[in-house]
Amino acid sequence: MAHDLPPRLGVGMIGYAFMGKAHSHAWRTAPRFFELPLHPEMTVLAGRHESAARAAAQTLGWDGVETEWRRLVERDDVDLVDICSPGDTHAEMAITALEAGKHVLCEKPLANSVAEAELMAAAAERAAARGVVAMVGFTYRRVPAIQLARQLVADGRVGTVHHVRAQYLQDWLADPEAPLSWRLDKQKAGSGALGDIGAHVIDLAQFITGESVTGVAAILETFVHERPVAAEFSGLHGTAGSARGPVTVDDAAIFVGRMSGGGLASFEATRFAWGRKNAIRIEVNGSRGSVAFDFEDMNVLHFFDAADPAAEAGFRRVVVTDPAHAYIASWWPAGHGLGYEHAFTHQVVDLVRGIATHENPAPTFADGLQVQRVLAAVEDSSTANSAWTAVEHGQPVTTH
Ligand code: SOE
Repeated sequence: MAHDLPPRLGVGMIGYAFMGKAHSHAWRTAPRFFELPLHPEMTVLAGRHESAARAAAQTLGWDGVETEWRRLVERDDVDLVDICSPGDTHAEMAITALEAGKHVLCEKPLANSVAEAELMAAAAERAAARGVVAMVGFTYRRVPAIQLARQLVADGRVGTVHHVRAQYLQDWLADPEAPLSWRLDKQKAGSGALGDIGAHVIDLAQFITGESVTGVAAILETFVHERPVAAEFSGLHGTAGSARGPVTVDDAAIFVGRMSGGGLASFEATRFAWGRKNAIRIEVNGSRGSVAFDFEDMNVLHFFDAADPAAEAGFRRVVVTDPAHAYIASWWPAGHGLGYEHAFTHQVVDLVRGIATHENPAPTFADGLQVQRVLAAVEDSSTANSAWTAVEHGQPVTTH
């Protein structure tokens, strides 16, 4: 007997690049591994160029195509709009969708400015009164090892948080000849490494500790100020065919922060760390112990319990693949490991369940607004008038 499907949830996705590919995988996979109260239907993909959008829809498993995102939002067979397009489009798309009564999943960072994020959060609040759900895609929260880190802190096993040390290290722009993309254009991306990957570690620091960043002191740097204009971006700066264009965002951000519980935080976000591909490194040191995570070893969490009689043995290496760990029971037996794509599936699972129970899953647009406020504080702090104290120019150390 055919298995009766739960009520449908018509999904429309805007954009089909890297995030669109990852989200499509999640929409396809979630109902096949998790019991869902609604059945996501991959109804329509929106892309500006019809032939490319049709090819993407075919490859990624979407039933139909629209070349105007507004038509996707207006369709009666679309209940949820999944925004996977550059940051300068998020506010208009999300607000339009929410006001049309559609649930929204919006990629990170929420917006390109606090002003936009405030409008989005307000629209989400109004829509929530009508049972509409809005979520922002900080997917790394849904890595089982990150869930365990948060649980250990929440259970008091780390104690009072004294330090948060958070880095996001990549190297895909360390080659000065790597071509321009929308992520290097301030008008489209809002900022560079800061908003693109710094947003993730700000969210993770707040998620794991349950605290918020209350103040920062920052440095932003752009190492390479112009790059080749790749063929597909030849019109990026209105100079079709020109050999090179300007980089208008930061290449790296370093900042210290104060956590709401009084602890100190240090953050680093760079796409110039040769050899580091997607190294999200988070360590929390508390009065009773520490947790440490590296996404390049994403199935493992290191835990140091100062109260453990065997504490001299150092950190315990927890392989977070036991069915008792978050999400794992729906996947494989212990020790088989998950990958980058699984957190996107977990995001879909929690979103669909939240829609069915009328509970807005985190991270909400209000959570996204908080991250946006930290990003803005970092940018403000990094300006020339920030409280930067030069070190007295003592004699250079000579080494023989
Ligand atoms: C590029 O830096 C990027 O694709 C980010 O935009 C994603 O958010 C991150 O998860 C992987 O790297």
